[in-house]
Amino acid sequence: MTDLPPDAGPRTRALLHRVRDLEDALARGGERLPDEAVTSVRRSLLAVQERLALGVDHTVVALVGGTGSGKSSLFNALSGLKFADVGARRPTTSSVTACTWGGADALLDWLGVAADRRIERESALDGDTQADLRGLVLLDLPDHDSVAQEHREVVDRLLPMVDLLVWVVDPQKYADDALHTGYLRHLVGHESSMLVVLNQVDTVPVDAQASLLNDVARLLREDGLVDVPVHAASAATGDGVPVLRGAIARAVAGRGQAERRAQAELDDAARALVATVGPDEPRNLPRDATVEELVRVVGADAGAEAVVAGGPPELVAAEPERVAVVRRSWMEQAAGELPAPWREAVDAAVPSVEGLTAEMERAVAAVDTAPADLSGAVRRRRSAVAWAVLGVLLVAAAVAVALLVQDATGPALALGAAAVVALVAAAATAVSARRARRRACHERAEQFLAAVQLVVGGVVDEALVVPTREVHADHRAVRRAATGRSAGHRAAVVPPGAGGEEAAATVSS
Ligand SMILES: Nc1nc2c(ncn2[C@@H]2O[C@H](COP(=O)(O)OP(=O)(O)OP(=O)(O)O)[C@@H](O)[C@H]2O)c(=O)[nH]1
Ligand SMILES: [Mg+2]
Repeated sequence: MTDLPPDAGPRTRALLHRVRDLEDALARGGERLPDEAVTSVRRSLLAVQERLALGVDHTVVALVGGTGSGKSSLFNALSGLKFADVGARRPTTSSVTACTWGGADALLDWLGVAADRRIERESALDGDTQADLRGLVLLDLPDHDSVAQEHREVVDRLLPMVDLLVWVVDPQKYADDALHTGYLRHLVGHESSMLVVLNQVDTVPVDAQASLLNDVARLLREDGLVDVPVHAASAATGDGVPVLRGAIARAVAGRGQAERRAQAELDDAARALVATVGPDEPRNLPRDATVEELVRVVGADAGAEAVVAGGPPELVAAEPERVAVVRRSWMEQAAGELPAPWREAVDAAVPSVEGLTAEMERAVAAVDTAPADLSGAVRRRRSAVAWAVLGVLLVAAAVAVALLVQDATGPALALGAAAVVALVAAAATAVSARRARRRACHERAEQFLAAVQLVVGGVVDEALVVPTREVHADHRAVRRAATGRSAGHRAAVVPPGAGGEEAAATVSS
C-alpha cells in the first residue's frame, strides 16, 4: 500500500484512492481474475505508485535554451524575485534553480535541485495575486549548448520530467542548429507540452518583430512541430511577460503530465479488470423458493397431510437427484449471468449435491415427529359417550315409569323432555369433540411443517445464501473498482438480512 507523500494535494490523493481501490480489487478478485489481467494491473499500479510517491499536484515548467537567451532573466521576471543569477559571463547558470508556488520539497529532491537553489514564491503577503500559479514549480535550467558538457547532461536528464517546456530563444540565435537538430526535432508529438518565447524583442525594431516571429514559427514547422505557440517577450522591459505568465497559469490549471500519465495508466488497469467481471451481480437470490423446494424434497408436505388425516408426521430421505435439481436451479439464478471464473467460484463455495443432501439429512433429523397429542379430544369424546348412555338410560327409565303409572301423563312427559335434553346435549358434545380432534391434527401439521421449514431455511442460508453472497461481494468490489464506482473499503461479508448497499442483492422468493 502506497503511503501518501507528505505534501500530497487533492490530485495525488484522488489518484491514490484509485490505486487503493484497484489493489483492493486484486485482493478481492484473487484466483478468479485471469493471470494476464492481474499481471497487467500490478504493472500499472507499480508504475503509478512510484510516480505518486512524489505527488502530482505540481506542474513543472522549465525555461530551456541557449546561453544568454535570457532564461534566468525571464525566471526573475515571472517570479518577481531576483533569485536567479543573470550575468554577462557566459554561461551564467550552472545549476538548476527552482521557484515554487507552494511547497514541493520531495519533488525538488527528485528533480535534483540543490537546497540552496530553491525559493518559495507564495507568501501571506501575496494574498491571492499568485493563486493562479499555485502548484507551479518553475525551473531555470543551464544552457544546452554550453561549453560545459555537464550543463547539457542536466538538461537532458530533466527534460522528460517536465510538464511544460518553455524554449527561450533570442533574435540572434533562434535558428541555431544545436537547438533545432539536437532538441526540437525530437519533440514532435509533444507540442501540447511546449511553447517558444522569442526573448529580447526590445532589441528588435517594432516593424521587424512580426516577420521575426513568423520566421521562428517557420523553423518550428520545418522541425515537424505543429501548432507550437510562439510568444514575443522582453525580460528587460517586461513586455509579453504577463502573456507568458498566463500561458503558464493555464498549464498549471490543466492537469500536469504526471497526473495525465498516472490517470491513463490507471485507466488501463481498470480496463483490464472490467473485462474480468460481469455488468452486475444477480439482484435477487431465490431463497424462499429454494426452501419450499427442499421442504418438498424431504416430503414434509405429504407428511403434514398425513398428520391432518390423523396419522403420525413422517419425512422421507432427500434423494440426491432431487437435491441436484434444486442446486442446479440455484446456480442458474445466483450465478448464471456471471463470467465463468465467478460462476465456478459460486459453484465451489456452495456444498456439492452430496454435501447438501447430507446437510439436509442432518437438519431434518432434528425435527420432532411425535404424533398429534389427542388426549384432550379423546377425553371429551368419552364424556360425550357417557352422556349419551346416561340419556338413553333416562329415556328408558321414563318409559318404565310411564308404563307402571298408566294415568300419570304429567311426570311421564316431564321425564321424556329430560331425556330429549340429555340426548341433544350428548350429540352436541360428540360433535364438538370431533372438531377439537380435527383442530388438534391441523395444528400439529402446521407446527410440523413450520419446524421443517425452519431447519431447511437454516440449511439454505448457511449452505447457499451466505457463500453465494461472499462471492457476489467480491465480484462487486472488483466491478466497482474497475468502473471507478468504488466507495472505499467495505465489509467483506454481509449476513443474510443485513441492510446497507452491500446487501443490494435481496433474498426473495
Ligand atoms: N535587452 C535585453 N537583454 C536581456 C533580456 N533578457 C536577458 N537579457 C540580458 O541577456 C544576458 C543573459 O541573460 P541571462 O538571463 O543570464 O541568460 P541565460 O539564458 O540565463 O544564460 P545562461 O545562464 O548562461 O544560460 C544578461 O546580460 C541579461 O541582462 C531582454 O529581454 N532584453
Ligand atoms: Mg541563466
